[in-house]
Amino acid sequence: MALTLYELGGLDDRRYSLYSWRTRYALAHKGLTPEYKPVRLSDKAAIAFSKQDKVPILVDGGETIQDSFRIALHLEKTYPDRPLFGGEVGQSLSRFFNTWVDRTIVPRLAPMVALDVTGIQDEGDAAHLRRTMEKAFGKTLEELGANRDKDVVAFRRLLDPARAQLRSQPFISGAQPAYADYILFSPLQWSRIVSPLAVLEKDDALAVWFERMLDLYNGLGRTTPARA
Ligand SMILES: N[C@@H](CCC(=O)N[C@@H](CS)C(=O)NCC(=O)O)C(=O)O
Repeated sequence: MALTLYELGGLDDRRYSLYSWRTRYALAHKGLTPEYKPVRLSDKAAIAFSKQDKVPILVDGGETIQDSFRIALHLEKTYPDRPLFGGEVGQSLSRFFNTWVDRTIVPRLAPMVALDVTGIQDEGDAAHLRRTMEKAFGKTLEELGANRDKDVVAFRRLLDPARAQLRSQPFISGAQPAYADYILFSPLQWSRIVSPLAVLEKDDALAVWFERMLDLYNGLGRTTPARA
């Protein structure tokens, strides 16, 4: 079946959509290769067919699915080989992990790097991002990132449960990577692409895991370069 993944494209064709990286890895995990369609953040006409305004969007034959977790569920059901979750319990715990990352990790990371994102966007997209972020956080992008040297230290502590997991196994999901790894990977990959901020210290076990994640699937994570 023909698969098309709509995701954000920035200047120099940087694929910087945070949630789309989860879907990219989920597809690679299943051995599926979609056609990638970059869209601008502010170009809602390009994704109007999906009847909502966010990416990633996966079109699989005649079906249109949006929201990265729903896409993962669709892939698991439609392409059951090479499981993403490891059964019902794994699926349920992955949903919990998805919520933890989206409600605890992403909102603490986004303010630190939001201003940097505008540097890889055209004027229209940068204005859109500024407007939506400043409304959501009630501060200017400049104010949000003003204390990031201190904020990043507290942010690293937030990741302790993931760090603990890696003491006894190479991946969050166990001996092999699975969807939980892709969930946590995605905000860190987003940060790597949009910002020069060193979110992880070099000797952090999570930094070692992150490099391992970048190497997966023939270096899929490295196909978009790090922000210099
Ligand atoms: N819960 C959704 C979140 C999707 C989302 O927020 N996507 C961002 C890009 S990474 C977006 O499209 N934002 C549109 C906008 O800000 O106008 C998912 O997991 O896919």
